[in-house]
Amino acid sequence: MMTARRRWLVAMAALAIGLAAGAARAAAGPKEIPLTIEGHRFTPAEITVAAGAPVVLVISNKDKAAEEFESRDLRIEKIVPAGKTVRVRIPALKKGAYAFFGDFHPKTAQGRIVAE
Ligand SMILES: [Cu+2]
Repeated sequence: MMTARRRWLVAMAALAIGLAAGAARAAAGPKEIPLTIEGHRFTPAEITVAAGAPVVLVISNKDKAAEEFESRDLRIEKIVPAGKTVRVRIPALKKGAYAFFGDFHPKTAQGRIVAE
C-alpha cells in the first residue's frame, strides 16, 4: 500500500515526464530561421532550406521604417513594423530558388530562399 507521500511523489514524477514530452514536441516544430532587415537590406540575403520541409522565418526589422517582406514566387506579403519581429511560415518547397524583396525598399532589400 502506498503512503500518501509516495503517491504524491509518483504523481509529481508523472507530471514531470508529461511536461518534458510536451517540450520535446514543441522543439520538433518547423525550423526557425532568423532574417534581419537593417539599412533596408536583408541579412542573410540568401537562405538555404531543405526542400520538402516547412520553416518559419523570424524577421527582425532594425530600421526606423516599416518594411514589407514580399515574395511573388511564394505569394507572401507581411508587414514588419519598425523595430519589430514577425514570424512568417514558409510552406514545404520543391527544389529551386524563390525570390523575396522588401516592397517598401525594393531597390536594396532583395533576397532569395534556395531549397535543396
Ligand atoms: Cu507588397
